[in-house]
Amino acid sequence: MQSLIEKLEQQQIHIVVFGKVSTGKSSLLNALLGQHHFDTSPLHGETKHNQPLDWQTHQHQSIVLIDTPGTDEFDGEAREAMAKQAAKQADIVLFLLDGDISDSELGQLNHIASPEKAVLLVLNKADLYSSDEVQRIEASIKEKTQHLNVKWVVCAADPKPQTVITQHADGSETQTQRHTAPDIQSLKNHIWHVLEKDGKTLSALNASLFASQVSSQVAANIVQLRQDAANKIIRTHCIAKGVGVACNPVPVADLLLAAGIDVNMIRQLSGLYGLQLSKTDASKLTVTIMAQLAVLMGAVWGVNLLSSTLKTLSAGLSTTLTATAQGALGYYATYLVGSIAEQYFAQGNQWGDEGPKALAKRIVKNLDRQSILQEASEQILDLLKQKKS
Ligand SMILES: Nc1nc2c(ncn2[C@@H]2O[C@H](COP(=O)(O)OP(=O)(O)O)[C@@H](O)[C@H]2O)c(=O)[nH]1
Ligand SMILES: [Mg+2]
Repeated sequence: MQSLIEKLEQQQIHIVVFGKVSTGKSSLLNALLGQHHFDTSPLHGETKHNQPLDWQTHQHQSIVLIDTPGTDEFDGEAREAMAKQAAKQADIVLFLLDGDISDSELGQLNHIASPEKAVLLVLNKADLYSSDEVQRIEASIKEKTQHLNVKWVVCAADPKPQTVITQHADGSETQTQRHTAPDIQSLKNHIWHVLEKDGKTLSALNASLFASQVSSQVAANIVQLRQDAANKIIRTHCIAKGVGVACNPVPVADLLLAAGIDVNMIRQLSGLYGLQLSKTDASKLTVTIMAQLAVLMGAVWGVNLLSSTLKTLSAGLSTTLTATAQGALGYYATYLVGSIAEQYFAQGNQWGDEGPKALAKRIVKNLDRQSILQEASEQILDLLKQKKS
């Protein structure tokens, strides 16, 4: 976001090259610059990071050229992600090809192209093809990309030197290499045309598009992180409650009253959702939730639940069994309280239309009691065994 803001403030236009390794991305940028700035190599994978460079200004907008790693490198997943990210944030994407477009390139192009982005298909290394071949490639690419409405140009960023053979009067021959200048004029024309026409709108459009994508992504991440953190808080308090009850058994009916741990949990959960409840308020909320649970669980809370919990335990350790089962119930009670409180906070500290009773009912119904009790029993038994040994 920071780089996006800077880009807008400085009215930058970002031109990004994108494509397979060795299609000539770095060479093309060097040709546009008129100097050798970006490293090039006939070997695979010379460009390892996205590299920006200020090029020139155009109508007060500064144009930045961004080189990217190839999209098809061995072991280059991170590099490919880098390139895709750069293309996403770019105003103009130069999508480089050095032959007919492959299926994977077409897939990437589909991914990048959108009405807001100027994507230009560039067939580089034209010097390696005859004009007939270029026409054939051109026709094929046009057909495969007609649904995308992308423009395209042909160029040679770094044409091979030409071998010139001179025949002398005495019949001898000498060979010399003649440097060939890059052929990028039509590419340049196209870039200027896009900048003249849409430069400012393009960069503003892209920025807002990118920002909205980022902000919904951030929001989704926050929800997920919060849920994970809330779950951790709930589980920690559940196990504390479970072991506490197991070591110091209370009558089943009083389970809901051993509430100190729950109040503490609710305070931590409230902090997570940006509302620091005082101890008194947290106690009040705990009492409200427990009142719902007491009504709901009245029927199952007694002997039935205890005996069904006992059944989840494996044989042995008979003296510990009842204690563990009671601990598991304590664990479960705290789990319910935590889940209900979390939902309450997630709804902006409101019970919602359904009210506390219906909310509690829904959560009790949706949680898998048997598997929570099972897990609780196992954890508590483990801890009790550790304590004994
Ligand atoms: N024949 C020919 N070779 C080129 C052209 N452009 C680049 N190359 C060569 O292709 C190789 C890879 O170029 P490079 O710019 O490093 O590719 P990148 O991996 O896409 O950045 C280098 O040896 C360049 O000299 C071109 O237009 N014609
Ligand atoms: Mg490169």
